[in-house]
Amino acid sequence: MEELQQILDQALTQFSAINDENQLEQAKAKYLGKEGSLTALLKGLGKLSADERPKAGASINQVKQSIEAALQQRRDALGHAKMATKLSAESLDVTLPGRGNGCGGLHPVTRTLSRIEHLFHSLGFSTTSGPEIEHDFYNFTALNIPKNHPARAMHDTFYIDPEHVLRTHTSPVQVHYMQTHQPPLKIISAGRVYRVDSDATHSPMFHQVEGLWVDEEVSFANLKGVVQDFLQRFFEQDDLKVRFRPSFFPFTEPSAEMDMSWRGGWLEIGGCGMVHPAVLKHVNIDSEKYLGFAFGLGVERLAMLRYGVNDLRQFYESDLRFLKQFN
Ligand code: 2U9
Repeated sequence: MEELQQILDQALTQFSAINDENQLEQAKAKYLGKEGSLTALLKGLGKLSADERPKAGASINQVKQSIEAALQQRRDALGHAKMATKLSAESLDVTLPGRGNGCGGLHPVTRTLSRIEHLFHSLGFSTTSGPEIEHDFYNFTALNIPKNHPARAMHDTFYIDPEHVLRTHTSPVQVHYMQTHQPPLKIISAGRVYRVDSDATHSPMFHQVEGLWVDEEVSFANLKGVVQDFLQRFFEQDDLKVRFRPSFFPFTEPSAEMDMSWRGGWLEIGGCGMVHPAVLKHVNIDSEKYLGFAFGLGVERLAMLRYGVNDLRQFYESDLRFLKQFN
């Protein structure tokens, strides 16, 4: 009985000093394992007399249960301590504000297009649109650029097949419109156009806005007024000046390139002219009765000047650090 008490005391002292789960299981073997001290006592029961045996057996079992209970208690204590350390290391502050979903915004080119359309609407122009893949007739022939004409070289064209192209300007939209509507016509068309060209100031895809006004009495003076009013309001600059330099386009006659005053100098901003009679003939509009003017502006160019962007390619790189500035 004395030995039993000693074993129990020793086990309890040892268990309470252990801080490691593996060591605890090893210590258990010392008492309850095959070679354990308590197991040895149980094996020795056979040597006792028949009337001593039950009492001794019961005592050994009692100590065995006490040791097992102490083991379990220590296991639980070590487990809880381990969990507590883990939890404090992985602390989570549930009061921190969430990250939110972020908010998208319109692309600067889209915003510029909306602004352009809004300004022309207020001058009485309607918006029209058309396909980006065009038949050769609408992109070239109807605009007085016949097959094998050197003017086709002005447009480095993406061909879909020998008859179809990615439109090199938005002018084919006006050709479709003139085929289906009678003058007076007062429209703008804005959208994507494509040319085989790519560097800091040229992208193979870019946007144009073109205006067309066809009626019995429209003049170059009206053209100058419309363009100047548009540019002054677009750039919010009442003293902005516009200058017209003689130029050539197959679809207008006379033709001019337009410059606007910018930081003490002049900056080319687009082209324009009176619609060539040959263009009106292609869409069966009486060129004796009607005449019109047309102009074209590059949308990215306008956006770059308004927002102070110096590399056109930034519009197409989808870099959020760039795009977020316009939200
Ligand atoms: C029809 C008849 C005539 C539209 C015109 C220009 C001159 C022009 C450029 C501006 C900058 C293209 O984006 S850009 O590189 N455009 O110089 N555009 S006259 O003339 C038309 C359009 C439609 C039926």
